Amino acid sequence: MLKIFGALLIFFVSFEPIWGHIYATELKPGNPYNVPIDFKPFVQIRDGFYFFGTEQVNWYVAHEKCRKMEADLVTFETPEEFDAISAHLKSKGVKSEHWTSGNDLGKTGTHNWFSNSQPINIQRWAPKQPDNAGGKEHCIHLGYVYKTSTLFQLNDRPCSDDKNSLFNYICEAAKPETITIVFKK
Ligand SMILES: [Ca+2]
Ligand SMILES: [Ca+2]
Repeated sequence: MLKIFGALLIFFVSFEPIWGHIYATELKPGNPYNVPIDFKPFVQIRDGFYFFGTEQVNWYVAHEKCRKMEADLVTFETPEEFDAISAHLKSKGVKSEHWTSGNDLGKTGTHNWFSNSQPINIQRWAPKQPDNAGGKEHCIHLGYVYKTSTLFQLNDRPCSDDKNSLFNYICEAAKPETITIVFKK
């Protein structure tokens, strides 16, 4: 179970005082009574859980920061997930660059998500990207890539050793495991 989401929900079926009564307990998977859960510092967007790191760091440091939270740099399995994150950033007035888990460090030209090794299939690249400019762009961020850009798109940039490639980052946590303990009279 993720430490960060070590949520243990206790739900009382009866609102009578518990003391003085004999109660049976029942364990239920998940959160069948929709007890509010605080996932801070992660925020839930659709069915994903994300942390938006505001420091400007290289890709490796961003990866480490996510791992320290028992999460990974974000992976966009679907265009809908990308669009939801873009909409979230837009709603906050954020236009800055953010690292994703995408890279072609294993094999130049083969872009995979680092967290699950799956190829990047979503069509959200900025025009003419990824271009591996200067032969040193191997890590993928989202941002307003060009001065004329009007939406978030993907682009490859140097993973490190580039003062113009220090970006914010997005961590994505696995779905929380929750268990509900129900006290019944
Ligand atoms: Ca994802
Ligand atoms: Ca590029």
